[in-house]
Amino acid sequence: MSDAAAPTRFGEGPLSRAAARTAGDGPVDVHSAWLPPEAFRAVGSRRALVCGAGTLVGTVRHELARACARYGGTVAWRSGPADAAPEDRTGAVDLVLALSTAAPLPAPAAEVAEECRRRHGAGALGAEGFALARTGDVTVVLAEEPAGLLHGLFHVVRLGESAFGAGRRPERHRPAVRLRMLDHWDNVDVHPVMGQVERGYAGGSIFWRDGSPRGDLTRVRDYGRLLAACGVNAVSVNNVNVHATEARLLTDRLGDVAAIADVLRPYGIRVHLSVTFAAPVVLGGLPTADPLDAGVRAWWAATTRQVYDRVPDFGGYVVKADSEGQPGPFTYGRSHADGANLLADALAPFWGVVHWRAFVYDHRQDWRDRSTDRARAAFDHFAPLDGRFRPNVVLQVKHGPMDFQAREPVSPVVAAMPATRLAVEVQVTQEYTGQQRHVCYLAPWWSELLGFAPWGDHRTVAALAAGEGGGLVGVSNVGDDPFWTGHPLAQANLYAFGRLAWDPRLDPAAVLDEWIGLTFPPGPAGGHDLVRRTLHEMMDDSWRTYERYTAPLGVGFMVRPGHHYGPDVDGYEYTPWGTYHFADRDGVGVDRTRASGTGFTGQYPQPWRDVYESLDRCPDDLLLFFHHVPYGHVLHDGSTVIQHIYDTHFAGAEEAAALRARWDRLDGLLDPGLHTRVRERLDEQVRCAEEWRDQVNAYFFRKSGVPDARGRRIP
Ligand code: GCW
Repeated sequence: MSDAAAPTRFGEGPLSRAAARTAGDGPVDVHSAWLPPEAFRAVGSRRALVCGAGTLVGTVRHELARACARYGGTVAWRSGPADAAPEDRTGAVDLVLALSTAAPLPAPAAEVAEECRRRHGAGALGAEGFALARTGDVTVVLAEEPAGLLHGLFHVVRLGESAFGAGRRPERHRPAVRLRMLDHWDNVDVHPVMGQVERGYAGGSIFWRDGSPRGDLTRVRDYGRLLAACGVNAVSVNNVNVHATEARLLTDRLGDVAAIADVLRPYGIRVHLSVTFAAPVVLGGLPTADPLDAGVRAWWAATTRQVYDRVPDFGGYVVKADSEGQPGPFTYGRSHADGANLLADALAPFWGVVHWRAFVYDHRQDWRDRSTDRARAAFDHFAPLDGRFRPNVVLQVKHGPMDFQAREPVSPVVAAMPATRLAVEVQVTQEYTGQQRHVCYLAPWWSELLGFAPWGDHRTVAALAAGEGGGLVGVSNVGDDPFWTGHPLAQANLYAFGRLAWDPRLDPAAVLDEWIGLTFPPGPAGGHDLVRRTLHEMMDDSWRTYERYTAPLGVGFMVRPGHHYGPDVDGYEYTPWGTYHFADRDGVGVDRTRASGTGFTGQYPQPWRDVYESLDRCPDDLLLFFHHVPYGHVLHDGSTVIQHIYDTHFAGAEEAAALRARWDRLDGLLDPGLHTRVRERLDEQVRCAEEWRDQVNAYFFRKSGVPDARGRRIP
């Protein structure tokens, strides 16, 4: 949605010198996020041995060397059999990171390799996995491929001293999901409405500035390092809305993409590119972009070959087609399978993939027409195409049927396409969850939807995304802001996205603690326990707090049109966007039942098609997504809908105020620049939460005429 200017920025206080840590070897004015030097204390004070060769092994050595220079450890390296055994020269070692192919392995690594083979068989670690074990006094990380060694190193960093504790049991780690990708909605040119980064709340782009690539890619390399350390392995470098300049990244500006790929490669991150479906016309001068036209097919094949000539490990294309004004196969009377397969065929010789987005709906619908339901659109378009996509097409499905709301059911598309590779897309950037002005830790939300079981059995959304060649994709929340994400606490969302993509079963609260532990090491001012406890208390439930003071019971979209910040209950009610709540004097909500509504509930398999259909069984937090109910409708907790609206909005705004009070306890214990930045944003969150409370409560009081049972003031 793109019809109004972004709100003005505020509170961009400079990062104080004290917080200005070196990120990588990078600029000193960038916050080090979850990789401050202190995170490397445990590995940096050990005697390490690295066995193996190649770019990523070089990165492991480089990381260790830097840590050891700071904390007094040593790093030896053995690239292959020809080298003398370095432990002979350096004496004993505490940490061995070895590729299983780097024979002959030093004794502790050989022992772990043997044990691993015995227990799990050959090839048990895969392209990115690793084993971690203690043998005697040595901690061993073993991997079959260099990327696994790098992930293993960062695992040891996360563990800190405990990686070296006696009695640690052997572990084997492999990512559950193969494609763990961040999509940047970054524009090369500053877009007149959307700016440098569409839905970006953290300053400019780390890749592009005012129509050009940023000359200095230090920041991009530091970003790659942060991503590798949380498990992400792919990045798409431009907006899915591909405008004129951005289209050319595929051809005459390909060098800009290659430069980014060069910088991210040492961290095991592949680069993908958003392309326009009209590229053969707008770049190639062809009269058509018809996917079945031979000339068009030849153009994509030749163009893609040139991409791989420049970027041999290029990941593939991301495409938003026939969506919100972007060109697509419908123009030529072709299907989305025809469109996606065209690009898939061009990419197949190079093992590339096309991420084809399922976000296709009518954004020019008539609000008077009650039969059209935007929630149905992705399923209606794509489910009939199951089985018709090439094996290297990944259908990228937004997690919900609408659009990244703070509460939505899981998209029924994920259960409807067993013969199609799927990637589930979540929004790390907080377009609808407070725009990085509000504290809103999203991992509990993602965890909930990844754990959703469409058939009520073991097949969760996470299992579907983890299926053969599937993926988890997040829209990045990063910009050129000194804290990376505008709101310093929003870094946790980026970190948690990577961790959950690696292992969706992780407990979001534990991931939060991990992030806090790495990002806020004990500082000179002390009070470390208070810092950790307070951050946890503030963030753990912050998504639900946000939900409480915004749109109730899953109804969604009560935001100001265009920029989507702050409340406007009727903002989208009479627009063409398909995002309505249908509140009147008697009730509120969207009837999506088969019995009397749009029939959307019928897109789910059992048990959910009946659970959502039933007014009694539908979970309260999605009630208004599926049903239009009177204000007096009684929820499962005994409260009425109208009283629930009042209660949650009063409570949510109070909780926002409590966040600020908690944060104030940390004054003097944290870097002043960081503390001030968060404090400014909390002021705004408190103000905005009150605005939400008052507008939503007043709106429903005026519609319904039902007073608050507790007699609180409603303006
Ligand atoms: O939610 C909408 C956003 C658009 C975005 C679109 C999409 C990139 O408001 O800004 O466009 O989703 O996901 O394609």
